[in-house]
Amino acid sequence: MSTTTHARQLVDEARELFASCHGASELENAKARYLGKSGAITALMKDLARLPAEQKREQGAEVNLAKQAIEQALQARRDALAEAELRQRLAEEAIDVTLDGRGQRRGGLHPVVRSWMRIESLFRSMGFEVAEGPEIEDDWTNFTALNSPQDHPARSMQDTFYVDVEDERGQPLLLRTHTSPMQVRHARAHVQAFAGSPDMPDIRVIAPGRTYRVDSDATHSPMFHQFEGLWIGRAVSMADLKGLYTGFLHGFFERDDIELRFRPSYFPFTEPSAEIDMRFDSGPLRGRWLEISGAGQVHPTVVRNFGLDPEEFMGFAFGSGIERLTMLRYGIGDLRQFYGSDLRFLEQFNAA
Ligand code: 2U9
Repeated sequence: MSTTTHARQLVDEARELFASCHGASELENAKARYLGKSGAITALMKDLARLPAEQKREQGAEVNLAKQAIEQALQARRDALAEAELRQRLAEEAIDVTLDGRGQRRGGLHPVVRSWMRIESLFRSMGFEVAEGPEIEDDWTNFTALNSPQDHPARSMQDTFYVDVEDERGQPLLLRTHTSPMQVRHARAHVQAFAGSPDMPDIRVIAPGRTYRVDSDATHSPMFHQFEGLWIGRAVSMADLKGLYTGFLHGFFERDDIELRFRPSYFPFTEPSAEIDMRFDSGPLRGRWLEISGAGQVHPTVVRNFGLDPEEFMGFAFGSGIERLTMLRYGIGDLRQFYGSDLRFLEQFNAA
């Protein structure tokens, strides 16, 4: 058979084969039979080399024509397959605009988040900054900087969630057990920013957020929310704390008939330390002392960890549970309601 006849036959054969292909990979395999390294057209090209110059030119032209025809047929089939696939997808993804809609429900804010926002806005209005920080902390910032001794129960596996990753001191990271580390970070950054300048403004910050403890029963959740406050300056006293916290409670509960009392207590990071109780003068809780916060004068060791001289700088810190405050504000009886995702409960806090 002459090269020319053979080349033309190959074109017919290729067209037929391409037409019978129904997928991209099948088509690429078919292409290889003609145009691939050991394809039929490639073989014809190689054979040309052995021919005398005259024949090489004539038959070469024929083989080239055949090659172009096969490439054209291939491209045409590729286009046809792509088009068919697109049509099929469009048909499958067609939207029936006459169907009923799924309906939409208005979302809302969780009651704890509502309290969190109220707390931030009240303290901002009293000149406080709001700190942020990581929920996975290092041991130094969560415990050591806060004067928590090495053998303190909070540092045990039973009380704290540890992470299987170590910090650069070789200590395992942990889920922060309180929001205090945010204040440690904020205070250190504040001191550094003013680097010993005599005009350093007071540190006045609150730190709200999620905290984690190995504790789960009717009145404890392994994740709960706290907010802590810190005010450090040259002449800040516990009397300022009482005024500040009273102002906060009036704003938070939107009432003025609230009385406060301080009871002696102990925390490693404050000395002296106190529990703050409050009492409403009316309503269903009237006359009952309710424990709502811990507080105290910041321990000299903690002040030193900020990079400040405790002989010159002092102040107070306090901490409250946001769930607890939220329960008192709305009269919620069971902590577990907050974490049940029951819309009948949650929707009550989102009335228009
Ligand atoms: C720094 C120094 C001191 C924060 C404080 C408390 C007392 C306290 C608890 C109340 C209920 C946490 O949510 S709770 O379980 N907190 O009693 N917290 S003083 O003291 C600090 C914080 C940061 C740098």
